[in-house]
Formats: sequence, structure tokens, C-alpha cells
Amino acid sequence: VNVKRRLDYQPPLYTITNVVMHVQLHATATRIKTVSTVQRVGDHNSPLFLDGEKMQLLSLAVNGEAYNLYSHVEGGISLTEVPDTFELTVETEIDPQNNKALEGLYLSNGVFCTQCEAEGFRRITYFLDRPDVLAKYEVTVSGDKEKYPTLLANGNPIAKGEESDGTHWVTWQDPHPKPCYLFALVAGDFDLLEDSYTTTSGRDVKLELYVDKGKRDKGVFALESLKRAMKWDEDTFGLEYDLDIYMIVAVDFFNMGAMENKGLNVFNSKFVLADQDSATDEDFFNVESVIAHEYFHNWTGNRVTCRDWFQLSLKEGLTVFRDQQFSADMTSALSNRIKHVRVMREHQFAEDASAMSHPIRPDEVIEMNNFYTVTVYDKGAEVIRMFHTLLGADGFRKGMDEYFRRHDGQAVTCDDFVAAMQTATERDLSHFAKWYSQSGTPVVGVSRMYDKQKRTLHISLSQHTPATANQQEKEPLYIPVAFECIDDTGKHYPDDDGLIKDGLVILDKPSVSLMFSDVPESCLPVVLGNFSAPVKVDNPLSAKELLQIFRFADDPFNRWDAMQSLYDWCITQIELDKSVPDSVWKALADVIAAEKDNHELLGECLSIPSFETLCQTRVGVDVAALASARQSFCAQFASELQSALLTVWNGFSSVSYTYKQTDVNARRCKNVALGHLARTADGEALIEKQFAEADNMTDSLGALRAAQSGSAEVFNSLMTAFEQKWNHDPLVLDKWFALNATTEREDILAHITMLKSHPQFTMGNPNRVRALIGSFAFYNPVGFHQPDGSGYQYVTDYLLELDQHNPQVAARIVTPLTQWQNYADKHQQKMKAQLTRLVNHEGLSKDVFEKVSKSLA
Ligand code: B3K
Ligand code: ZN
Repeated sequence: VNVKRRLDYQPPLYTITNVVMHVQLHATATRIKTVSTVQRVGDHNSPLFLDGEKMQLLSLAVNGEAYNLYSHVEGGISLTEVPDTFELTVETEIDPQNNKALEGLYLSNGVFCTQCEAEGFRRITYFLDRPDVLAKYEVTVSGDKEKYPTLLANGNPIAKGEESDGTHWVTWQDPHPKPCYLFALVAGDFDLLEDSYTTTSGRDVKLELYVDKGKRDKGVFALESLKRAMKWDEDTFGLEYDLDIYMIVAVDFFNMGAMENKGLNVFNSKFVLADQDSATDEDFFNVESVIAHEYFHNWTGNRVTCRDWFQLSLKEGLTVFRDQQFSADMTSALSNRIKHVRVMREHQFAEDASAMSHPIRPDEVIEMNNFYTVTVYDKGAEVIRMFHTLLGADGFRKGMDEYFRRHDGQAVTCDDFVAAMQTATERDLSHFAKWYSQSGTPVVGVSRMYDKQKRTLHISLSQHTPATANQQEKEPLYIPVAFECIDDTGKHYPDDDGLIKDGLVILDKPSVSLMFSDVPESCLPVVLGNFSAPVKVDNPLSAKELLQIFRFADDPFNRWDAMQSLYDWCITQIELDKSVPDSVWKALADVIAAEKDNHELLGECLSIPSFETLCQTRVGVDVAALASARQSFCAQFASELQSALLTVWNGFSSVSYTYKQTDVNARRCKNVALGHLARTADGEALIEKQFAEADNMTDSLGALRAAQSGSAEVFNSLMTAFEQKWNHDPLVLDKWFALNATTEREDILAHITMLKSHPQFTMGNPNRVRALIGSFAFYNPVGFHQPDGSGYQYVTDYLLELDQHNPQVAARIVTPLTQWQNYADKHQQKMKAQLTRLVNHEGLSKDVFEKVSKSLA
């Protein structure tokens, strides 16, 4: 196999500055004629290598003359003796209808669309498919007028026409040079929502949102979100949109969330369509944040792009950080922060503990699509957030301004970003930059020594990053640790030497010591406020101390986190066959009473850490044992706190649905309470009442989720009703598939097999596959990790089939299997047996091969 290394980067030997394309759409035989202006870069005689795969080459010409001096080589063609500058004409033919990988140009559900990032353009034509080759494009799309009344590509439409044979065509011109991964083309028959936006400097931008016929009303929220994102980026970063038209198309068949193609975003319909009946509060939130994310890419990704794919976090980490800040401003800072920390703890820490561990700027890649990871995206965003924390909002803005001043229109590296931040703020960020090269999750240790006589407290912070599969040696990182020191009356204390500055201690060596003089014994270190760095904390605290933090910490994230640690501690007690002390139940009842009006915090604080999060504070997990400890804690939680929880659930007057933050918080709190109450004798009645009365999807689904952990009978009957009601709407049915897949039941595998033959299920649609098979593998620990290994085998069987059609999606879903390191020996053996089956399978895609072979190495 072909491993690519970051350090092997070479600038291109040739470049392409101009592209004129003619695409003649046809379901099984689309023809593409591409005329590229090619230039030799520097003085050399090397052949011109063009990437290309899965297509037929019909003809090749140089400066208009047929050209023979080429040969087919692995992954493309090689042309010798080409002039220094010339026009290259390539004609190719492809089969979009049978393109089930959904990469390049494909036809699904009557819609042609493209996905070129990372390396899909090479499935459309022979080209220099690399992000540091930037060209201007003019694209003419032609196709059947009746089937495809809408013909779209990047930029502005400049001409159109009709032919007598029933076809029509449109020519699009994109004035901004771009790498080919941002190329897009869409053709189909859509409903259109139109709007406009005027930028601060007065540019009128047409906004167009294309959705499936009959779904116009479900697009309204996305379009409003887009305008909020445009405004926010002007206000926050001074960044304006740069074309006269911005188009978004929602499609049903898509490998991921969305794609930021220049001027023509293509979206998974899941992140566009939303209304009160069919979308939850969380769906609304996701629509707004994905719409914003793709829009923000216009500057962080498109105007300034990546030099090579190892630099992916340059655009993704930064853009995720930007969308997180936007969402926090649009909704609420605390719940956003908690949401993202959950992703880090459930998924990124797990990735870093597996053999797929990689730095946010990876060093080695076999299949680039495997590196669109929680590490590159979410840990990448955490690294950007640390810049923001260290430099302050103003410093960060200066750095961003400098970054765009230097690099607008260029393809650059993560080092270039750090350098711009450094110059603009006159800070030495060289030590900090190690976050880009070092993988693994650092553990920050906290230890305390109190001297009763002297009334002094000595606190030491230390750091240690465990070795990862790809890197044995780890160096100390530059870690900003938000720090408070509080006693049991809530009083805060400064340290003697002033190491706490602006609430932060910089841990930039193996350890740092803090002294506090004349302080009471009850003083506690409260660390990592607002999750100031992507690390684990080892701060041994008792239940009583955690409750002290909950009561008195200034930082609301720390307060929530103290409750999470308390629950984790309680579950550990149960694992050790000890009981949860009464004092804890009493304190929890007080917490609920004290915070009853703070719906946002209460809702989060009543959520028990997920099974996946609990795994990250344990080693050698015996799945059934941990799951049952968690279950029994939940059951006890419900019975001990029943009356308090009931008061919470009853405390919400039913108002008709709006998606506004106070209501979202209230609904969340109510549904979390219902989830607990489901385990009590009253549960059934409450669930049925809520399900019957719900005027929105959040409450319907909340009732279903609650029922899932209560009586099977109620759950089954509500699920049947839900399925009947939503049979026509696959996006809603995905919620139903996922609930089915995550239910604990003896016959779960047979149940999933039955669901695979549901009329709405198809292996060809990634959303369905993720909802059913993905949810099972990721979020049904008891079913997936059955002691006899049948869960692993089931998923493996499925993946072997899926991999033949859609390697990208298969490689995603294989993730839980590759994370065997976290589990007890008995699980490990059986997981590895299935991974071995996969790796030995003939014809396995390189996507799945990379992850599986790394995980077995
Ligand atoms: N840039 C795309 C992701 C492309 C994934 C390719 N396998 C969407 C995004 O991050 O905005
Ligand atoms: Zn992105």
C-alpha cells in the first residue's frame, strides 16, 4: 500500500491556472471535456502526472492536437515531453448512476451531485488533484431539461440555452481561483427558496436554497441561519462574502454532513430540513451550526486553503472553533461548551487511546478520507480555542487579520497560521505549537498538601502524556489550566507568587507548584474551568469536595463537571460493591431544589455520564459489568430522587413550541427528568401522557427515549405508533432506526436483521446505514460487546458487504472495533478476531484496510 508522509511534501512540478469544462450529463455515461491551461513550474523535464481513477479516457490533446506521448500508470496518467505552457484537453466518460461510493460525480434519487474533497475530482477528469493547485473555472453543464431543470456549478451563471433535442445548458464562472476539491456541480428538479443579504460594504448577495420538491417549508430555518452566520462573521471577524450568489443544495445521499464548495454548498438534507413536527431542538441546533460551519469555510478553507492534506486542521479546526463561537453566541455558551466536551471525552479521547491516534496535523496517511476525524476537527478546534484563551478575543482577532492579510488566495500550512498569530500578538508560540505534532491525551495531575500548623496549602500541577501507537516519546506541552482555589464558604484565594493570572495557570513543564498562605483546610483546587485544554484531569476529590465545587465554583462548566465526577465516583462505588452514601442522595435533592429555575444547568447536571464517557476514566472495561453498574446507579437515582424529579417534570407549563433558548433549556430539563422517571412506577403514565400531548419532535422523541429505559411494552407500542406516523419521512425514521438499534434486548441481532428489510432501509443511503448499523456499533455497548463476540461478527459481516459499495462509510463504522484497547481481555480477543477477518479479506478498500491494519499492528 501507498503511505503518504507529511515530510515528503514537494511543490507541484506543473500547475493549472485555468479550466474550462463541459459536462454532458447522462445517468450511466456522462461525458466531461476539460480544457486546462497547464504550466511547467521551474526548470525540469519530469513528466506531467495527472491523477485519475474509475473513468474512461476518451481522448487527450495538447494545444488542440491529439497527443500520444502518455501512458496509464497507477492512479493516473503520465505525459512526457509536454511544452512549458499549453492547453490540455481531456475527454472522459463516467457512470454516475453506479457510483455508490458517493465520491466524484454521482446520481442518486434523480439528483446529480459531486463530492470532491478530499480526492474525488480525479474521478471526474484527469487532473492535478491536490489542494495547492489553484485555478479559475468556467463550467458548462448540459442535461435533459425535464429531468434536470436546475443545473448548478460554482460561481455566477453567465450564459444558458436550449437545444432541440430536449436538453438545456448553463455556463457558470467562478472568478476565485480554487483547488479542485472545491469544485461542485448539481443537477436535478428542486423546490427553491430565495432570499438576499446585503453585506456591510453593500454587496447584494442572492441566497438560494434548493430542496426536494414539496419540502420548501422545511428550508426556512436553514436560510435564516445562513443570514445570521453571514452577519456574525462580519461582526466578529470583519469577513464578508465575496460572490453575488450563495447556493445551498440539500441532497438525501451524502457521505457526511455537508461540503463547502465555493458558492455552492452541498448538504446532507439532515442538516437543512427542519420544522417543529419533524425536527428536534438538537436538529435545529445542528442545522444552524452546520450551515454556519460551511459558510465560515468561505474564508477559512476557501480563500485561504491547505497546502497539502496533512494541514487539514488548518481549515477544519479553525472552522469548527468559529462555528462553536457562533453557536455559543446564538444559543448559550454553557450548553455549547458541554456539548463539545462530551464529544471530546466520548470520541476524541477514545481515538487517541486507540491505534488510530494521530496529532491534529497527521504525519502519515494512506486514505485521506480517514483523517476527517474528531482529532483533526474537534481537538483541532480545542487547540484554536487555546490560542483564543491565551491571546484574548482582541489578540486572536489581530492574529486572524494578519493571517488573511498574509495568505488570502494561498494554500498554506498550520505553521503559517501559528506564525501569523505570533507576529500579530508578539507572543512566542513556539512551545505551544507542539500541540500540532504531538498526539495523545495529556493527563494533568493535581496534588495537595495542607499544613495545619502553618495554614499553608501547596498544590502541584503535573502533566504526563501516555505513549501512543504512533509516538513513544512525549514532551511536556504548553497547557493553559483555568484555576480557582475555594474554601467551603465559597471564598476564593490568590496564590502567593501570582502564578494564577487572569484565572489561568500555565503548565508548560512537567510540573508547576503553587503556594497559598493563610488559608483554611477546606481549600480546594478547581481546575480546567471551561475545559481550558483538551486534557484529562486526575484530581482525587471526595464526594463532599465535589459538592463544594458545585456549590461555590465561579465557572459554570466546573460546576457541571463536578457533578459528572460525582456520578462517576458513585458508579465506581457500585462497581466496587459499595453503596452510594445517603448524604449524596440528600445533597443531590438539595442541588435539584436549589437549581430548579436554572433549567440549563439543571438539565445538564441531571444527565448521567454516558457509557462511552465512563469508559475513558477506566481501563480494561468489562462492558456488561460497567453497563450494569451504570444502570443500577440510574435506577437508584430515580427512586431516591423521584419526588424531586417529579417536581421538575411537573414544573413546566406547556407552551406551544418555539425554538428559542429558554424553551430549549426547559424542554431539555424536562426530558432528562422524564428519562429518570421512566425507571419508576409512575414512569409509564408520564411517558404516555407526554407522547400523546407533544406538539413537537423534541418532546415526542424525549418520551420515546425515556420509554427505551423503562418498560418494554410501552416502548414497543409507542415505537409502533411512531413508525406508522413517520413512515413517509426517512429522516425522522432514522431516529426510529437508531432507537431500535440502541435498545437493550436479547434478540438485538435478529431485530436489526429484521429492520434491514424495512421498506425504508437501504444500504445505499449513508444516513440509513449510520442510523441502524452505526448506532448499534457506537451506542449499544451491551449488544455490540456481547460476550460471545456475535455483535462484533454481525457488524463485520455487514461492513464486508458495505465496503464493496461505500468504503468511506464502512471505514467510519469500523471505528468502535478498532478501539479494542479500552476493553477487558475477553472482549479484546474477540474484537481482534473480527479485525483479522477484515484485514485478510480480499478486495478490502484501502479506507478500511488502513484503520484495521493500524489497529492490529
Ligand atoms: N470539508 C468537508 C468534509 C469533507 C470530508 C471528505 N471525506 C465538510 C466540512 O468539514 O465542512
Ligand atoms: Zn469543515
